[in-house]
Amino acid sequence: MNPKIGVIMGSSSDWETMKHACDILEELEVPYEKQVVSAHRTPDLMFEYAESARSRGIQVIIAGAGGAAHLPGMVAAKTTLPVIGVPVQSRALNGLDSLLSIVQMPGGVPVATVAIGKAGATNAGLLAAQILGAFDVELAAKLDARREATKAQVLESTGDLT
Ligand code: RP5
Repeated sequence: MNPKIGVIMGSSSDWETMKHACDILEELEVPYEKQVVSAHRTPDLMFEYAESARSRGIQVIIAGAGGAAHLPGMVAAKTTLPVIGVPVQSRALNGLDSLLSIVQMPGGVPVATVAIGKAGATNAGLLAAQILGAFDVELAAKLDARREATKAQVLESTGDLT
C-alpha cells in the first residue's frame, strides 16, 4: 500500500519519541513512511520532501523536532497538506523550546501542534488517522473502537485502587 502519512523528524535521536506516532499508525493499519529530514542540516531535502509529498500520495505529514524546532513550520510553509507538529522533549529546556518553536506560527501557515513528547507523538498518530477517518468509514470505525477500549480501561482501573 502506498503511504498516506509521512512521519518525518529532525534527527534519529527523535525516533524514541516519534515511534509512538508510528505505533498508532501500525495499530490502525494506516500506511505510512518514516524518514529523518532536518530543517537545518538537510534544508534542500526538507523542501523537496514537502513539495513532492502530495504528488506521492501523502495526505498528512507528522513532523517532530526538538530545540530550535523549525521542521514542522518550514514544511508547512511549502505544502498545503495538513502538518502536525510534535515538540520533542529537548535536553536543555525540557521541550518548552520545541513547543514554542512549533506552536507560534504566523497567521496563514498552520501547524497543528500537539503536546511535548510521547503523549504528543501518540496524539499526532491519532489526529492524522482521524483526519483520514473523516473520509474513510472503516478507519473511523477502528478509531471509535479504540476510544471504547480506552473508556473501558479507565472504568476498570477503579479496581486498581487498593
Ligand atoms: C533537532 O535537534 C532535532 O529534531 C533534535 O530533536 C535536536 C537534536 O538533534 P541531535 O543533535 O540529537 O541530532 O534538529
